[in-house]
Amino acid sequence: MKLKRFSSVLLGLSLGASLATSAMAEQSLQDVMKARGLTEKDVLSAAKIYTPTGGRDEYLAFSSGGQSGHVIVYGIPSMRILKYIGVFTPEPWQGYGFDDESKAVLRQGGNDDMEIQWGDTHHPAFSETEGEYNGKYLFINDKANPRIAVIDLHDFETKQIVGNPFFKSTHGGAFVTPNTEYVMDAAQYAAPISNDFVPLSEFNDKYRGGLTYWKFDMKKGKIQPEKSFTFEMPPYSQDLSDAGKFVSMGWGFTNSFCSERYVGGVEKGRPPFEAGCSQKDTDFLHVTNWQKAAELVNSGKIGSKVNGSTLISIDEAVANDLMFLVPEPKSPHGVDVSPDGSHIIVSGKLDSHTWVYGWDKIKNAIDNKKFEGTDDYGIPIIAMKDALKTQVQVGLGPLHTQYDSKECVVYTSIYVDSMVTKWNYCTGKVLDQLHIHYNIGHLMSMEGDSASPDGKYLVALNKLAIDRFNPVGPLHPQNHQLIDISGDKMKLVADMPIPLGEPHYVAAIKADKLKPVVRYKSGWDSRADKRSPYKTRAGREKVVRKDGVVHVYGTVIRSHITPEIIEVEEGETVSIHLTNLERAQDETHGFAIYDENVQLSIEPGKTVSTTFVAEKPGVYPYYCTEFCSALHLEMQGYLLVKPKGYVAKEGKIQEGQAYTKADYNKQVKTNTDTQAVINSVVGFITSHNYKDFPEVVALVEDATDQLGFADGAKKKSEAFAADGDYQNATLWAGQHWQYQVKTADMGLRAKTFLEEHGAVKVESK
Ligand code: RUQ
Ligand code: CUA
Repeated sequence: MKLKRFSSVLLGLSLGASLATSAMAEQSLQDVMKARGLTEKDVLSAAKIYTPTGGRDEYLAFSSGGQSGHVIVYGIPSMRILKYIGVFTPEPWQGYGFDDESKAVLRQGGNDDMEIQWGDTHHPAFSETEGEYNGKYLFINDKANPRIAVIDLHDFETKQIVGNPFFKSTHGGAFVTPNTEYVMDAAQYAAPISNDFVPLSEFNDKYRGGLTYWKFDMKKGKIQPEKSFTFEMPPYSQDLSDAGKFVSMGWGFTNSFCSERYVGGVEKGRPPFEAGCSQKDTDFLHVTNWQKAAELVNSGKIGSKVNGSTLISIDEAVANDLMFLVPEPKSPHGVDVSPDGSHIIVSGKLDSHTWVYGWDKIKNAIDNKKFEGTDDYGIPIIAMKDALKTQVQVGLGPLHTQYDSKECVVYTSIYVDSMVTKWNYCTGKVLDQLHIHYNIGHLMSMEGDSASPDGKYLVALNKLAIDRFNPVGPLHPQNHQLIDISGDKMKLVADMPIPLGEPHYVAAIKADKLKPVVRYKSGWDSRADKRSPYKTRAGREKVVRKDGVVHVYGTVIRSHITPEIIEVEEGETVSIHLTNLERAQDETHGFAIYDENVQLSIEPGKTVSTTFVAEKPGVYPYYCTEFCSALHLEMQGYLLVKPKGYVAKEGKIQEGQAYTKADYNKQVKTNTDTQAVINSVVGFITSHNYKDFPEVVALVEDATDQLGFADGAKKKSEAFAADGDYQNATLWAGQHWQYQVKTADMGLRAKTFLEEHGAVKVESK
C-alpha cells in the first residue's frame, strides 16, 4: 500500500501547486486526468516512468533488433529509445557499412566472400566478471548467417564479427561463461559440417548440430577463433544455451527441440515438420563440460582441425566425459540457470509445466556414471528422475524464465496464454499471474542474467502488437511492455512500440556501469581502435597520388570541409580520408557525395575513409549531413571529375559579389565589436573556478582552438587589405568573424553552464 500513499501525496502536492498558480490558468492534475480520461492508476504508472527533461534512466537495455540486424538501446524505466547500433546491417546514420573501416568489419564472417547485408539478431549478452555484468562488451548472434558480433561499450560500435565455420544457422547464442572466458553459440537447424551437397537420406549420419565455445580476450576485446572450439552434436535442432556458474562453473547447458530428427517433406506426402518434430514426449538437454574440454584441446589431446577450426567429435566428447543428455519437456525453448548456478529451469512449448533440474542431481549422476542408456550416437543419458527436482504448472506455452532478486522467485513467459507467471522454484508454488498483450516471447528482469539480478522491473517482449497502437499499415511495430515487479503483485506500467523488429531478447545493465567516451583521441580509427594512418591535422590537408589512387587527406570542423574542391580524372580511384578536428561534445560532421553511395559519420576525433572509382565525368557536390552550426549548409564542396585528357580553358572564377574598401572597414568594425563580447565572456569564465567543471574545460579548449583559427584568418585579411585587394580582404575578414562567432557561442555555453552550476569567483592573480 506504499504506492497508494505515494500517489495521494503526489495528487496532494499538485493540488497545492495548482491552487497557488491558478491565477496563471495552469491546469491541475485533476483537470488533465479528466481531459485525457486517465485514472489514478494511470497517473501512478506515469509517475513511475516519467523522466523530466534532462533526466537519466537507471538502466540501459540492449535489445536485439531481430531481422533488422541492429541492436536497439533504450532506457528503463523511461522506455525512451536512445540508439540503434548497426551490427550486421549497414546503418547510414552511423556511416556503418559506408566508410572503409566499418565495411571491413561488416565483411567479416561472410560466407564465401559474399557480402551479406543483413542479420537476424537474437540474443544480446554482456561481458561478465565473476558472473556480474562488467559494462565492457556486448555480444549478439546472427541466426541466419551463423555469426557472433562484438560491440564495444566504450563507444557503442561494432568491432568484430566472426562467422561459424561449421554451422548453417545458430540460435543458442550469445551466452557468456562467468568470466567471459567463452561465448556460447549453438547451432539450430542441422546441416552437413562440410559445405557440399548431402542428400537428406544421409541426415542421421552426415547432418550435425553443435555448440561453439568462442574464446574471448577481454583485454583485446576480441574473439579468438584460433583458440575456440566446437562440440559436434547429433542433429537434434539445438536451441538455447546458458552457462553454469558457481557450483556449476565450467559447464554449459543447451537444449534441443527436434530430437526426433525429422526432415520434413509434405511435398512428398510426408507429414509436415511441426508434426514430425513434436512426436516424442521429451527432447534432450545437452550438458557440456567446457572447462575440461578447453584443457584437453589446449594440450592437444582432443579435437581436430576441420574447416580451419577445432572440432571435438561426439566420440571424443563421450570418451572424455564431456557431454551428457538429460530428457527435457516436449519441444523446449528456454534453458535458464539460476544466479547461484544450482538450478536449471527448462520450459516446453507444448507442455504447461516448467521443469526444474538440480545441478547437484545431474552432477551426482555424472560422477557415479548413473545413466539409463545412451542415444544412437553413444552419448550417455541421465534418467529424468535422476536430474529433475520438480515440475510446476505455469500455463500454456511456457518459454523463458528470468530470475528475481528475491530468492527462488522467477518469472516465466507464457506464450499461448499471453501471460507472465511469477512462481517459486524452491516451493513449486505459483505466486502471481499477469496478462500481457499479446503472445509474449522472452522476458527480462534488470541484470537478470547476472549472478545477482536486481529485480525491480521486468520487460515483456511481445510477439504481436495487434491493436495496441495507432495503426501504421499491415506491418506493426513490436511491443515491449514494462512491468513493475517491486511488490508482491506484478503491475503492468507501460507499452513501448519499437519500430524495428523482431526484438527477440534484451538485456539491461545498471546505467552507471557504462562509461562511454564522448570523443576519440584525435585521428582515431574507431573500428580498429588505433590511430588511423590517415590522421590529418589542421593545415596539413593534402592530395597525394600513390599507386594509382588519389588519396585526399582532409579535415572537417565547423563549418568547413577541407579541401573544398577535389579534382580528379575520370576512371581514377579516389580515397577520401577525413578527420574531425572538433573536441567539442556532440559536434559530429557527416559527409555525403552525390551519386557515389557515400555517407560518413565523423564523430569528434574520428578519422574515416571512403574509397570509390570516379567512373563518370561530372560535377559531384559534397556536403556535411549533420546540422552542426549556423553555417552548416555552407559546409560543402565539389568533387570535379574531369573527362580524360581535359585541358582547362583560361579564365578566372567570377564571384557574384564585388567588395570595396568600405565593405572591408565595415566587417573589421563588426569583428572588433565581437571581440569585445568574447573578451567579456572570457573574463567571466576565468574569474570563476571553471577548472572544477570538466564540461567547461572542454568548451574552453574548443573555443581557444577556434580563436586560434580566427587569428590566421585575420592576418590573411590584413595582408590582402595592405595589397589593396579588398575582395579577398573582405572575404577573409568575414571568415575571421565566423571563427569569432563560434568562439563566442562556446564561451556563452560555458558561461551559462557556470551560472547554472553555482560556480564561484576566484581570486585573480
Ligand atoms: S528466441 S521467444 Cu530466444 Cu530466438 Cu525465444
Ligand atoms: Cu558539419 Cu554540418
